[in-house]
Amino acid sequence: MGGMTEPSTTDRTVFRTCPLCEATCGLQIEIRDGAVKRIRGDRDDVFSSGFICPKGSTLKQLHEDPDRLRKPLVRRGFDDDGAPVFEEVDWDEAFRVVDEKLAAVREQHGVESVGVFLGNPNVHILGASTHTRGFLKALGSRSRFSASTVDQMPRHVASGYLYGSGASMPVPDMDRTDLFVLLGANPFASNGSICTAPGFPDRIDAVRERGGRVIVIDPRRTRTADAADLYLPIRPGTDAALLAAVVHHLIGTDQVSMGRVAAQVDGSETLADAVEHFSPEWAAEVTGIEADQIRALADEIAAADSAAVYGRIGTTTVEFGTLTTWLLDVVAILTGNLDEPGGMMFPRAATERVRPPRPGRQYRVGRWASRVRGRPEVQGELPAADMPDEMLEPGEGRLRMMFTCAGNPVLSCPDGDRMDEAFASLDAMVSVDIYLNETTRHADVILPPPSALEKSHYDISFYGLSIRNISNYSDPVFASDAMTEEDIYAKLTIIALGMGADADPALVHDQMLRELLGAEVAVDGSPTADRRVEDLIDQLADGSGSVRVVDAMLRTGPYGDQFGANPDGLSVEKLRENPHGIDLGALVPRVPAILNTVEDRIDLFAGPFIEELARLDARATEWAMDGRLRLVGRRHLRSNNSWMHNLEVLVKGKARCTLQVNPSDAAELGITDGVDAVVRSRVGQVVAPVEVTESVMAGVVSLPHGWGHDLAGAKMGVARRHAGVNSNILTDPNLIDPLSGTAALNAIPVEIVPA
Ligand SMILES: Nc1nc2c(c(=O)[nH]1)N[C@H]1C(S)=C(S)[C@@H](COP(=O)(O)OP(=O)(O)OC[C@H]3O[C@@H](n4cnc5c(=O)[nH]c(N)nc54)[C@H](O)[C@@H]3O)O[C@H]1N2
Ligand SMILES: Nc1nc2c(c(=O)[nH]1)N[C@H]1C(S)=C(S)[C@@H](COP(=O)(O)OP(=O)(O)OC[C@H]3O[C@@H](n4cnc5c(=O)[nH]c(N)nc54)[C@H](O)[C@@H]3O)O[C@H]1N2
Ligand code: SF4
Ligand SMILES: [Mo]
Repeated sequence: MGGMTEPSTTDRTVFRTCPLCEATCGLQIEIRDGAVKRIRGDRDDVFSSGFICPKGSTLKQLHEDPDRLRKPLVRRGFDDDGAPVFEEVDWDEAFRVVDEKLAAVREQHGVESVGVFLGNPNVHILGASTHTRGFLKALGSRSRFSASTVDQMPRHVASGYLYGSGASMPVPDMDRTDLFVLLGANPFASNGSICTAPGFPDRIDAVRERGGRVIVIDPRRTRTADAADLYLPIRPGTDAALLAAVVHHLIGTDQVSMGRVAAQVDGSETLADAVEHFSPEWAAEVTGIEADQIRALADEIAAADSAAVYGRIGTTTVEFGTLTTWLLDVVAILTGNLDEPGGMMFPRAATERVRPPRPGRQYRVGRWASRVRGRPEVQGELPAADMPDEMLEPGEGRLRMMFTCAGNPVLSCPDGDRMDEAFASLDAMVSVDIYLNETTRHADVILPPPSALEKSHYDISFYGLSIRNISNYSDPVFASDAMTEEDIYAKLTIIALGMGADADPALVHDQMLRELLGAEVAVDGSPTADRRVEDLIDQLADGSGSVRVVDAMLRTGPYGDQFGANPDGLSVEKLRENPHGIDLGALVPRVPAILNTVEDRIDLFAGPFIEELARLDARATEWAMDGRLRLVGRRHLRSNNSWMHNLEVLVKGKARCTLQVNPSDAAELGITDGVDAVVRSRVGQVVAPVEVTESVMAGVVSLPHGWGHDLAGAKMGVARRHAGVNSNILTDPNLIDPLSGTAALNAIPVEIVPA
C-alpha cells in the first residue's frame, strides 16, 4: 500500500442507496486507493436530496470492521469455560457440514423438526429478498419464524382482512397532508418505518411550514414530539382504546364522511354498535388522555382537508396490535382519508407484479398452529415468541435444528434467557450472518455474506412502502470473492432439496428467471405475452442472479420497458444510467384496483374485530386499575437494533442502555440518577443504570432493545465493551397480540427496586 503518491486508477466517486434502514438515502462514496475515503449524502439523489444520518457513513467502518466475518466458521467444540471454539473453513467444506447436519436431523426427526428464523436485514438485502423464499420452500417445513412477529405483523393482518392482501399497506402521504398524527413512532430516531421517506424530520417540519399540523402520541416525549404542534402522552398499550373512542366520537357527532371509497365499504352500520361502549370518558380512564382532548383530536382529524393518522412500533408490538392497526385504517376510511392525497395511500412499486384481476378471497390465518401453544399461523409463519417452547418442550415435532438468517433472536425476541437456552439445546444450527454474536455463537456453521459495499442493492420491499414511487439500483462498490446472499441461499436451496452440497447455485437463479418470466408471458394481453422466455432471459442485464431477477421484475413491472415494447420504461440498464435514482411521481389512488377481497369489498368486519373490541373492554379496565409500572422500548439514532454496536463511531460517548424513569416514580422508588436498579418482570430480571428524566411519563419506564453483548463466545470486541443489558429478558412470551402472533414488547408490567 505504502509509497503511492500518484492518484490511483481506483480513485472514483460512486453513488449507492444506504441499506441500513427503511429511509433508502442516497450516498456519495469517494474511493481512494481502493478504500472508502468518505461517505456523504448524495445531493442529487431524487428522493433523499443529500439527507444522511450518522449511520449512513458507517458503511465504511462496517466494511472494515475486523470482527466482521470473512470466512465461513464451523464449530469444533467448546473451551474449558464452555465457550464455543470455531474454525475458519472454505465454502465447500462449510456447505458439506450443512448438508450432513440437515440430512441427519431430517432423517431422525423429520422435516418439521427443522425451523428457520429470518431477521430484519433480510428485507434490506437484495439477495435475501429474492432468494430466501425458494430456500423456505425447499426446506418444506412449516416451522417458519421471522422478525415480523416482533414488529409489523399486525399491519399485514389488518391489511389482509381489509384489502385482501397482507402486502397492501397504506402509508402516510406526508408531503401533502394537512394533519399528520403519529402514534408510537419516533422517526427522529428511527428515520421512519412502513413509511419510506428519507429526511423524515425535514418532511415533518415541512408539514408545519406549509400551515399543516403535527400531533405525536407516545408515552415518551421524544424528539419527534418536540417537533410537533401537540404532544399527547398515552399510557402504554392503550392506543386501541384511544382510537375506539375517536371512532365513537366521529360516529356520535355525525362526522363520518367516507368519500370515494364509501362505495366499497361494508360494515360501517355495525361499527356504531361495536364502539358504542367506548366513550371518550371511558378511554380517558384507560389512556390517561382527557376526554375533551380525545374529542378535540377526533374533531381535528374530521375537519382537516386531509389527515394521515399513522401508527408504528408502539401500536403494533402491543397486546392489541392488530385491533389498533385496524382502528387506524377505520379512522382513515371514516374521514375520507384512505387512498386520497394527503391521507393514507398505497404505493405502487416498480417491481410490483401486474396481473389481471382475479377473484378475491377471504383472508385466512391459522392454516396450521404452533405445536406447544397452539398459536395460529399468520402470513405463513408462527410467532417468534413461541420459538423457545418449540425447541425445548419434548414431544413429536420438537425443533431440533434451526437456520437463523440475518437475525439475532437471543437479543431481539421475548424471554431472552430462555431463547438463549433454547438455541443452546439444538442438535444442529446454521446461521447466515456477518458476525459471531449472541445468537450465532450457538451455530455449528456460520455462513458470512460480504459487506454491504460488496453487494448489489435494490429496495424491493421499501419502494413498496414509500411516500413517492421511486426506483433506484446500486451496483457493488467493491468486487468480492465471498459468496453473496443469493448464492448462499441458492446453495442452501439445493441442499434442502436433497441434491447435495456440490451443485451450482446458478441452477436456482435460472429456474427463478424461467418461473418469473414464464408467468408474465402467460398473461393474456400482457406486453410480453407469447414472447419466448429464453429470448427474454438473453436480454437481461449483466449481473448476479438477484440483479437479473430484479431486471426481470422491473422490465415486466408497471413502469417497465417490457423488453422493448415500452422503450422508455425501466430496466436495470436504465437505472445504471441514472445513479441518483428515478422519481416515478407522487402516490396515486389505487382503490378498487388494489383490492383482492371478495367482490372488491372493504369489509370492516372481515376479521374477528367485534370479539377483539370486547376483549379490549375487559383488559383495558383491568389495566387502568392495576397501577403497575409499564416498560416501553426506545430507539437511538446511532443504533440499529442489535447489530451495529461494534462500531466505535456509533457507540462512543454516553452509555445509551439506561433505564429511563420519571422523577416522581424515582422519588417513590427511592432511586436516583446514575444508580443501578433491578427491573423485574414475570419472566426475568436485569440490572440497569437509572436515568431520571421528565421525557417518560409517570408510571412508565423505558429501556432500549438490542443490548446485552456480554455473552460468552460472541466475538464483537467493541460491543462487549459497551455491553448494556438485554431488555428482552423482561418481555413475556405470554403477552402477544393473538390476531397476529406479534409479541407485546411494550407495556410490560415490571417492578423496580434499587440494586
Ligand atoms: N424489546 C424490543 N425488542 C425488539 C424491538 C423493540 O422495539 N423492542 N424491535 C423489534 C424489531 S422492530 C425488529 S425488526 C427486530 C429485529 O430482530 P433481528 O432481526 O433478530 O435483530 P437484528 O438486531 O436486526 O439482527 C440482525 C442480524 O443480522 C446480521 N446482519 C447484519 N447485516 C447482515 C447482512 O448483510 N447479511 C446477513 N446475513 N446478516 C447480517 C447481524 O449481525 C445480526 O445478527 O427486533 C425486535 N425486537
Ligand atoms: N436508529 C435506529 N433506526 C431504526 C432502528 C433502530 O434500531 N435504530 N430500527 C429499525 C426498525 S427494525 C424499525 S421496525 C423501525 C421502528 O420505527 P419506530 O416505530 O419509529 O421506532 P421507535 O423509535 O422505537 O418508536 C416507537 C415509539 O413508540 C413509543 N411507544 C411505546 N409503547 C407505546 C404505546 O403503547 N403507545 C404509543 N402510542 N407509543 C408507544 C416509544 O416510546 C417510541 O417512541 O425503526 C428502524 N430504524
Ligand atoms: S436514515 Fe437510514 S438510510 Fe438514511 S443514512 Fe441513515 S441509516 Fe442510512
Ligand atoms: Mo423492525
